[in-house]
Amino acid sequence: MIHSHAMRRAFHCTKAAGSSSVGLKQVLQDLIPQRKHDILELKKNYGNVKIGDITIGSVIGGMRGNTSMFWQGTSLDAYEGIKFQGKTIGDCQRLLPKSPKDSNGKGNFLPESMLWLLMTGEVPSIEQALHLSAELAARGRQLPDYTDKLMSNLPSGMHPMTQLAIGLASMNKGSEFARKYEKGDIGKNEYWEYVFDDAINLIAALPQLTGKIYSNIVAGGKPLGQFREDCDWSYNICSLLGMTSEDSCNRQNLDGKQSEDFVNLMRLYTGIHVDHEGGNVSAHTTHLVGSALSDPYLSYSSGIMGLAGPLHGLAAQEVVRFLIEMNVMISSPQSGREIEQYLWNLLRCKRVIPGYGHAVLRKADPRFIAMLDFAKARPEEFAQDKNVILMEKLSEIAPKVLKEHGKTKNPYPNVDSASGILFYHYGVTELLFFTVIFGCSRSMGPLTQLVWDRALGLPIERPKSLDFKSLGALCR
Ligand code: HAX
Repeated sequence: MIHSHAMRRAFHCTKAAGSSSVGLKQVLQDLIPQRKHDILELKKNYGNVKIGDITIGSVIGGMRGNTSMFWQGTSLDAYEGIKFQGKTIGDCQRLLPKSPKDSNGKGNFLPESMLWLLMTGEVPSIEQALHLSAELAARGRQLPDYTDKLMSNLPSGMHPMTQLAIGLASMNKGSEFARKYEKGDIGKNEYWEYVFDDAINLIAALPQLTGKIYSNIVAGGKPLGQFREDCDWSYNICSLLGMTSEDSCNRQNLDGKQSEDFVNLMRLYTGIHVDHEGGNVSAHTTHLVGSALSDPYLSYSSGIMGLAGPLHGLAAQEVVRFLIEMNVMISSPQSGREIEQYLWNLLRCKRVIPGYGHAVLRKADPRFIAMLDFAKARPEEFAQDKNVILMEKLSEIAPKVLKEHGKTKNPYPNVDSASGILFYHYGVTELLFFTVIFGCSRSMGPLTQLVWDRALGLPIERPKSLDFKSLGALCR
């Protein structure tokens, strides 16, 4: 039996020691010793406590529900959905600092605030959030030369996710962690500092890298907008896509309100896609590769390869294609009967309904609801958009059909159901590109964990595998 007092001590949830510092690295410096102590205590006193049972079903079934990872930033409940350091999306929207440039204060929180929350467990002050925002902007001014050149010379037509993975992997050339490790002049206790610097540099580089990939796709590599050091991370993504009204490119001729809404959509999207517990493919891959002490660029570029799978992040592009195709085939996006028929035909052909189902969730994904609410709050903008109307109508009909079909454990919309179609509305119509925006956001969760993995000295991952013979022996 576990001694509850000792357990509470071991779990002593550390605050950022009331730190008033505005620098994220300094706050982590104060926090790490206590958490290191906590994890050592856990290992020493409770290392033999068993957690759950592993079944043959889960061993051959994608390790579903096998509790076997330490992950601090986010947790996922089948019914409550995602929590960021214990906070729901609604909590985050209330508590996390927003951009002071937001004209009416109704915009979404800055993803930089979310990054701070994930790293420290604390809601940052506005000064801390803006300090981090400025740090990202200063570090993200330009891509390294070699990455820029490499990206300019990629074959045309290469999938944007492959471009992203290549760009990130190439930045390993400038990895502080890899350089120090190779020189052999860092001890284990210092790993996290260099992993932290690489992680922040990587996140900072994503607006430029994303802009470069988009310009490769739509403009033969010609820049589409400008990087602004006095602006936040999401604004710079939008600006480099040529999607802000101040931009000379302003590709879609967005007016001031639309441009502000698009930036807020980007803040919302990139703020809530940061992480989804540790076991999802992109997060787990990053953590696994990092456990071999591969630097953050190599680790996250591997995670991006996983995000590019159609059962994971690529579903965003599939959903948009699916909605557009269905709208061509049905007489109205409001026609429930035709939508139902369309879905049944799809299921009879053994295809999946993209944007529905989830390995863990058993209700509509709160991130889907947050994106839907974004559209609902702007009826004048979206009232005439057939795809957005269909997206909403589908969320009423598809669960009924999937329930009747009887296979899917979670018949409700997932995260990818709404996001792509909202970007599409504002003019980002290159379907293959959507998952790159997902990749910008997803960097924050797994890279936070990577910093903590090294700070806590977690070892290389090496689960045990079984063959048919060993499984057979267990069945006797
Ligand atoms: N449409 C039709 N059938 C579905 C389905 C869907 N949307 N979702 C699940 N099923 C089927 C499965 O194919 C499986 O069939 P078989 O037994 O014949 O193999 C059965 O229902 C049971 O699957 P499950 O246990 O409910 O789902 P899994 O945990 O195996 O898979 C997936 C979860 C998300 C991969 C799955 O629901 C799916 O393929 N959805 C469509 C693709 C999609 O939207 N992916 C994005 C997921 C969110 C994400 O991670 N984004 O990054």
